[in-house]
Amino acid sequence: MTHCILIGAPIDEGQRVPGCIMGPPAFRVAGLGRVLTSLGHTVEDRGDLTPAAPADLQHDNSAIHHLPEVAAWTQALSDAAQDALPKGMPIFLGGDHSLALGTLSGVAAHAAAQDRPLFVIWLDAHSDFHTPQTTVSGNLHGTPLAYAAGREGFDPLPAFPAPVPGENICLFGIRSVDPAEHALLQGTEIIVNDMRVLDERGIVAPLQEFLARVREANGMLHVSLDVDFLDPAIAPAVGTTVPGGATFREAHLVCEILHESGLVTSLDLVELNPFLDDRGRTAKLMVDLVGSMMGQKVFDRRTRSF
Ligand code: 6HN
Ligand code: MN
Ligand code: MN
Ligand code: MN
Repeated sequence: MTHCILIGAPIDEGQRVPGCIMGPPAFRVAGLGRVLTSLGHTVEDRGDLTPAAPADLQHDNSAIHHLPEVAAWTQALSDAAQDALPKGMPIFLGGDHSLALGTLSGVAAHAAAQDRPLFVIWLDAHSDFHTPQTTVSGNLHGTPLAYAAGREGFDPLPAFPAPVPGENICLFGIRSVDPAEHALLQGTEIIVNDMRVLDERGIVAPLQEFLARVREANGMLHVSLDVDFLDPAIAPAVGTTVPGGATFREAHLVCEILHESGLVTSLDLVELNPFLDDRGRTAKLMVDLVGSMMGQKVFDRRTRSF
């Protein structure tokens, strides 16, 4: 059983659609703690983080907005991740995806201190592989994976601690990549399982291939789950919907396989915008997916019981 540490991060400055700030309470109302407890896990809810006052930071790219706020969140989240990891499995309740600038920093620093390699699986419609120099929207939620991969151009954010090697990163479910991201990704070893690959091969083989590598390396595994990984028909509560996403069963199967692997060490739940939801159905689906990732199943294959 796992000691789950819930950490709320109501950050919405990494994008422009109001509502992500309501994410952490929506996950709680949808029963995240209850589901984890019912599966036999212990749950410690640390409440919501409060970042320090933003410093006066500038960037040459005038499209960028809220850099000082995002930098303050990055520090707070990195500290929170490093504090939680020795005690259990942190589950970060977003908040937009810029929170991963901080969670990945903290997880990478922890993994380096443990002398273990870090692996990252990015369940998302987007590659989030802009740098602050290349972003056109200026929305920093489109940048965390490039930061973790050690791309340049993130000043004045601190240099990423222990950048994650490309071959340890798996993009899963992507279907919207900007030209500058495409160019940057081409120079890396990142494993790109876009929707075309998943349509052709299904989700099982590509996922198991990646997990086998994590297992072999005795790696830590950070899962970053963006609501827009899911098809908008089942998960409308996100500001950046892209058609053609994971179905209900594909998403659950990914989570069930992640659970069976026993490899997941930290988790981001990001981009939930409850203001765009339909009677809480997206929040409830996300919580149900966490349930699958933490051992919920209809039929126990080992004991052959329901
Ligand atoms: N996300 N590539 C687009 C941009 O604005 O840079 C979309 C980014 C979406 C980020 O969904 O976490
Ligand atoms: Mn603001
Ligand atoms: Mn994302
Ligand atoms: Mn996305």
